[in-house]
Amino acid sequence: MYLEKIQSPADLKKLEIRKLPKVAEEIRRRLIEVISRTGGHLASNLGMVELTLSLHYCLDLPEDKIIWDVGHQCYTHKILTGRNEKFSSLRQYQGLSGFPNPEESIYDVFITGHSGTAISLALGMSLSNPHIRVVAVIGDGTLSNGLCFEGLNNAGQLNPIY
Ligand SMILES: Cc1ncc(C[n+]2csc(CCOP(=O)(O)OP(=O)(O)O)c2C)c(N)n1
Repeated sequence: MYLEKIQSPADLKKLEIRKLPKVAEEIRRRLIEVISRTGGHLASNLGMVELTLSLHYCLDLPEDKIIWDVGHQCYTHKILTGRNEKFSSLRQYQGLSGFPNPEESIYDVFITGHSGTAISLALGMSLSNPHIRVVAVIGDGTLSNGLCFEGLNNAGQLNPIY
Protein backbone atom coordinates (compact mmCIF):
# COMPACT_ATOMS: atom_id res chain seq x y z
CA MET A 1 0.00 0.00 0.00
CA TYR A 2 1.44 3.35 -1.03
CA LEU A 3 -1.15 5.45 0.80
CA GLU A 4 0.09 4.44 4.24
CA LYS A 5 3.50 5.92 3.37
CA ILE A 6 2.13 9.23 2.09
CA GLN A 7 1.78 11.69 4.96
CA SER A 8 2.56 14.81 2.91
CA PRO A 9 3.04 15.88 -0.72
CA ALA A 10 6.81 15.46 -0.20
CA ASP A 11 6.24 11.71 0.30
CA LEU A 12 4.25 11.54 -2.92
CA LYS A 13 7.07 13.22 -4.84
CA LYS A 14 9.48 10.47 -3.76
CA LEU A 15 7.53 7.97 -5.88
CA GLU A 16 8.37 7.38 -9.54
CA ILE A 17 5.71 8.68 -11.93
CA ARG A 18 4.95 5.13 -13.14
CA LYS A 19 3.77 4.28 -9.61
CA LEU A 20 1.09 6.99 -9.61
CA PRO A 21 -1.65 4.92 -11.34
CA LYS A 22 -1.42 2.47 -8.41
CA VAL A 23 -1.75 5.38 -5.96
CA ALA A 24 -4.81 6.57 -7.92
CA GLU A 25 -6.33 3.11 -7.62
CA GLU A 26 -5.79 3.07 -3.85
CA ILE A 27 -7.32 6.53 -3.49
CA ARG A 28 -10.42 5.51 -5.49
CA ARG A 29 -10.91 2.47 -3.27
CA ARG A 30 -10.57 4.64 -0.17
CA LEU A 31 -13.04 7.22 -1.51
CA ILE A 32 -15.66 4.58 -2.28
CA GLU A 33 -15.07 2.81 1.05
CA VAL A 34 -15.55 5.97 3.13
CA ILE A 35 -18.17 7.87 1.12
CA SER A 36 -20.45 4.82 0.87
CA ARG A 37 -20.60 4.98 4.68
CA THR A 38 -20.50 8.73 5.44
CA GLY A 39 -22.15 10.23 2.38
CA GLY A 40 -20.46 13.01 0.45
CA HIS A 41 -19.61 14.03 -3.09
CA LEU A 42 -18.69 10.73 -4.71
CA ALA A 43 -18.65 11.50 -8.45
CA SER A 44 -16.92 14.88 -8.11
CA ASN A 45 -14.11 13.28 -6.13
CA LEU A 46 -13.73 10.16 -8.26
CA GLY A 47 -13.24 12.54 -11.18
CA MET A 48 -10.59 14.55 -9.39
CA VAL A 49 -8.08 11.82 -8.45
CA GLU A 50 -5.55 12.04 -11.31
CA LEU A 51 -5.78 15.83 -11.52
CA THR A 52 -5.04 16.19 -7.81
CA LEU A 53 -2.15 13.72 -7.98
CA SER A 54 -0.64 15.67 -10.88
CA LEU A 55 -0.99 18.99 -9.07
CA HIS A 56 0.59 17.68 -5.88
CA TYR A 57 3.38 16.04 -7.89
CA CYS A 58 4.23 19.23 -9.83
CA LEU A 59 3.57 22.02 -7.30
CA ASP A 60 5.33 22.59 -3.97
CA LEU A 61 2.62 22.84 -1.32
CA PRO A 62 2.14 24.45 1.11
CA GLU A 63 4.20 27.31 -0.47
CA ASP A 64 2.28 26.98 -3.75
CA LYS A 65 -1.50 27.10 -3.38
CA ILE A 66 -4.47 25.20 -4.75
CA ILE A 67 -7.83 26.96 -4.53
CA TRP A 68 -10.72 24.51 -4.76
CA ASP A 69 -13.71 26.35 -6.14
CA VAL A 70 -16.87 24.63 -4.90
CA GLY A 71 -14.59 22.96 -2.37
CA HIS A 72 -16.29 19.58 -2.39
CA GLN A 73 -13.77 18.09 -4.85
CA CYS A 74 -10.87 18.21 -2.38
CA TYR A 75 -11.06 14.71 -0.84
CA THR A 76 -7.99 13.37 -2.71
CA HIS A 77 -6.15 16.49 -1.59
CA LYS A 78 -7.11 15.68 2.01
CA ILE A 79 -5.93 12.09 1.64
CA LEU A 80 -2.55 13.23 0.25
CA THR A 81 -1.98 15.86 2.92
CA GLY A 82 -1.78 13.76 6.09
CA ARG A 83 -5.50 13.17 6.56
CA ASN A 84 -5.91 9.66 5.16
CA GLU A 85 -6.27 8.03 8.54
CA LYS A 86 -8.84 10.57 9.70
CA PHE A 87 -10.64 10.40 6.37
CA SER A 88 -13.02 7.77 7.75
CA SER A 89 -14.46 10.56 9.95
CA LEU A 90 -15.47 12.61 6.89
CA ARG A 91 -18.51 14.83 7.57
CA GLN A 92 -19.04 13.25 11.00
CA TYR A 93 -19.30 15.10 14.31
CA GLN A 94 -15.79 16.35 15.16
CA GLY A 95 -14.49 14.65 12.04
CA LEU A 96 -13.02 15.99 8.81
CA SER A 97 -14.96 18.67 7.00
CA GLY A 98 -16.32 17.92 3.53
CA PHE A 99 -14.73 21.18 2.39
CA PRO A 100 -11.25 22.77 2.63
CA ASN A 101 -10.61 24.38 5.98
CA PRO A 102 -7.37 26.20 7.02
CA GLU A 103 -8.05 25.24 10.64
CA GLU A 104 -7.84 21.61 9.62
CA SER A 105 -4.61 21.76 7.63
CA ILE A 106 -1.84 24.11 6.47
CA TYR A 107 -2.49 22.71 2.98
CA ASP A 108 -6.01 24.23 2.90
CA VAL A 109 -5.97 27.87 1.88
CA PHE A 110 -9.59 28.96 2.22
CA ILE A 111 -12.96 27.63 3.32
CA THR A 112 -14.85 27.32 0.06
CA GLY A 113 -18.38 26.06 -0.44
CA HIS A 114 -20.03 28.60 -2.65
CA SER A 115 -18.93 28.38 -6.23
CA GLY A 116 -17.37 31.01 -8.49
CA THR A 117 -14.76 32.68 -6.28
CA ALA A 118 -11.67 30.58 -7.08
CA ILE A 119 -10.33 32.49 -10.09
CA SER A 120 -10.53 35.93 -8.44
CA LEU A 121 -9.07 34.50 -5.26
CA ALA A 122 -6.19 32.81 -7.09
CA LEU A 123 -5.53 35.99 -9.06
CA GLY A 124 -5.33 38.09 -5.90
CA MET A 125 -3.00 35.62 -4.22
CA SER A 126 -0.82 35.39 -7.29
CA LEU A 127 -0.52 39.18 -7.61
CA SER A 128 0.34 39.54 -3.93
CA ASN A 129 3.12 36.94 -4.16
CA PRO A 130 4.66 36.48 -7.62
CA HIS A 131 7.12 33.88 -6.31
CA ILE A 132 4.53 31.18 -5.77
CA ARG A 133 2.30 29.22 -8.13
CA VAL A 134 -1.43 29.44 -7.50
CA VAL A 135 -3.90 27.10 -9.21
CA ALA A 136 -7.67 27.55 -9.27
CA VAL A 137 -9.54 24.25 -9.67
CA ILE A 138 -13.04 24.81 -11.01
CA GLY A 139 -15.62 22.53 -12.57
CA ASP A 140 -17.62 22.93 -15.77
CA GLY A 141 -20.76 23.65 -13.72
CA THR A 142 -19.12 26.62 -12.08
CA LEU A 143 -17.46 28.05 -15.14
CA SER A 144 -20.72 29.57 -16.41
CA ASN A 145 -20.88 31.63 -13.20
CA GLY A 146 -20.66 35.40 -13.78
CA LEU A 147 -18.07 35.78 -11.05
CA CYS A 148 -15.78 33.39 -12.95
CA PHE A 149 -15.99 35.55 -16.08
CA GLU A 150 -15.15 38.61 -14.02
CA GLY A 151 -12.12 36.74 -12.63
CA LEU A 152 -11.01 35.61 -16.08
CA ASN A 153 -11.36 39.14 -17.48
CA ASN A 154 -9.29 40.52 -14.62
CA ALA A 155 -6.65 37.82 -15.01
CA GLY A 156 -6.38 38.59 -18.73
CA GLN A 157 -5.87 42.29 -18.06
CA LEU A 158 -3.63 42.11 -15.02
CA ASN A 159 -1.51 39.26 -16.41
CA PRO A 160 -0.12 37.76 -13.19
CA ILE A 161 2.50 35.61 -15.01
CA TYR A 162 5.84 37.39 -14.74
C1 LIG B 1 -22.91 30.44 -5.64
C2 LIG B 1 -23.39 29.00 -5.60
N1 LIG B 1 -24.49 28.66 -6.31
C3 LIG B 1 -24.93 27.40 -6.29
C4 LIG B 1 -24.28 26.42 -5.57
C5 LIG B 1 -24.83 25.01 -5.53
N2 LIG B 1 -23.92 24.07 -6.16
C6 LIG B 1 -23.18 23.22 -5.42
S1 LIG B 1 -22.25 22.22 -6.37
C7 LIG B 1 -22.81 22.91 -7.80
C8 LIG B 1 -22.35 22.42 -9.15
C9 LIG B 1 -20.85 22.40 -9.28
O1 LIG B 1 -20.49 21.83 -10.50
P1 LIG B 1 -18.98 21.77 -10.93
O2 LIG B 1 -18.33 23.10 -10.71
O3 LIG B 1 -18.92 21.22 -12.32
O4 LIG B 1 -18.32 20.79 -9.89
P2 LIG B 1 -18.54 19.23 -9.71
O5 LIG B 1 -19.57 19.04 -8.65
O6 LIG B 1 -18.93 18.62 -11.03
O7 LIG B 1 -17.19 18.75 -9.25
C10 LIG B 1 -23.74 23.92 -7.52
C11 LIG B 1 -24.45 24.71 -8.56
C12 LIG B 1 -23.11 26.82 -4.85
N3 LIG B 1 -22.39 25.94 -4.15
N4 LIG B 1 -22.69 28.11 -4.88
